[in-house]
Amino acid sequence: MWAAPSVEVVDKSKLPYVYTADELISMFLAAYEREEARGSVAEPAFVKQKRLEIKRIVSSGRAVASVLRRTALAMPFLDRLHPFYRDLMDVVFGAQSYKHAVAKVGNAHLAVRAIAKEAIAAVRTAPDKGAIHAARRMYRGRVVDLLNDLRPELDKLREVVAFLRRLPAVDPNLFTIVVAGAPNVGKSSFVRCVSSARPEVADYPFTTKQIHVGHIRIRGDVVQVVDTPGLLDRPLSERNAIERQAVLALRHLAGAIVFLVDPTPHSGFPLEMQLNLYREISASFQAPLVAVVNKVDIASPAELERARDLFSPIGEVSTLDCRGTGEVVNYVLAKFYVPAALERLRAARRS
Ligand SMILES: Nc1nc2c(ncn2[C@@H]2O[C@H](COP(=O)(O)OP(=O)(O)OP(=O)(O)O)[C@@H](O)[C@H]2O)c(=O)[nH]1
Ligand SMILES: [Mg+2]
Repeated sequence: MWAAPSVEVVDKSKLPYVYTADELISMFLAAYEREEARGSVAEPAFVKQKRLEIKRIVSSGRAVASVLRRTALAMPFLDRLHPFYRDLMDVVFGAQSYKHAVAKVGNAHLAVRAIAKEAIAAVRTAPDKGAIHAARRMYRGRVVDLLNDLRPELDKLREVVAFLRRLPAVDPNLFTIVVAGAPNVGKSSFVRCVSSARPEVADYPFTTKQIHVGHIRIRGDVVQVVDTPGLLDRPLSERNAIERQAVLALRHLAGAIVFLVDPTPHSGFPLEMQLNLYREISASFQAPLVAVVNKVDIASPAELERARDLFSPIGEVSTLDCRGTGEVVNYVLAKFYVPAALERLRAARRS
C-alpha cells in the first residue's frame, strides 16, 4: 500500500564526480610540484629545503585527502535511500560491496593524512639532504601506492554514479499507477491517454528495459503513471534471479497496478495466458491490482463477455480514442490514493 514515504530520493545534481586512481595520482603529484621555495635569502639552503619539502607534503596531502573525503561523503547513503533505489542498487552492485567501497575511499583520506604526518616528522628530523630525499621518496611512494590500491573501489563508485545518473526519472514519493499487461495490449497508449505530458523515457538498470513516466495533474496534485515495457509483461518465473529482483523493485513504486487485458486476438496473447500473468502479478505485488479491458472498439460481444467473466474488470476502455480511460484513473485515485493521502494528512496533523 502506498504510504508516501518521506525518504531520500537520489539528487542527481549532488552526485560527485569520482576521480579515477590515475587522475588522483596526477592531481597529487601536481599539487606537490606546485609549491615553490619562498622565504628570506638569508636562510641557509638546508633549512629552506626542509621548509619547502614540508610545504609540498602538506599541500599535496591535503589536496588528495580532501577529495577522497568529499567523494565518500557525497555518495548516497544506502540505508537512507528510498527502498526502490536501494533495491536497484543492491541488485546491480551489491549493498555490502557498495558500502565497503565508500568506506574504503573515506578511510583512505585518514590514511593519507597519517602518511603526510609521518613524512613531515621525518623531514623535520632529517640530518642531511639525503634523508630529506629519502623521506620524499617514501612519502610519494606510499601515497601513490595507496591510490593505486583504491583503484577498484574508485572504479566501482564511478559505475555507481553513472548508474544513478541514468536512473528512471520517477519520484518514488509520488503516488504511482503502474501499468501492466501482456505485450501489445495497449499499455503505452493508456499512459498517453491519461497523462498530460509526453512520457519521459528512462533506462531501467537493464539496457533493453525502460520506464516511461507520465504525470497526471489533478486539482494541484500530481500523480505518476508508469509504463514498464518489458518488465510487467511476462511472468517472473520466466526471468533470471537478477531480473526478477529488478522487477520486484517496482513494488516500492506502485500505489496501484492497472492491468490491461486485450480480449481480442489482436495482441496475439490468449486470455488464459493473460490471466496467468494477472495472477502472478497479484501474488508478487502488495499494491492493489485492478483489471481493465481494452480495445472495446474492436472486441466482439462474446470476447467482452469472456474477459468480464475471467477478470471482473473495473473499466472497459479503448486506448485508441481514449474512451473510458479517464474514468479508470478517477476510480483508482478515489479508491487507492485519496484515502491514503487523507490518512497522511491526518497523521501529519497529529504529529
Ligand atoms: N483497435 C484498437 N487498437 C488498439 C487499442 N489500444 C492499442 N491498440 C493498438 O495495439 C497496438 C499496441 O499498442 P501499445 O499501446 O503499443 O501496446 P503496449 O502494451 O504498450 O505494447 P508493448 O509496449 O509492445 O508491450 C498498437 O498497434 C495500437 O494501435 C484500442 O483500444 N483499440
Ligand atoms: Mg508499450
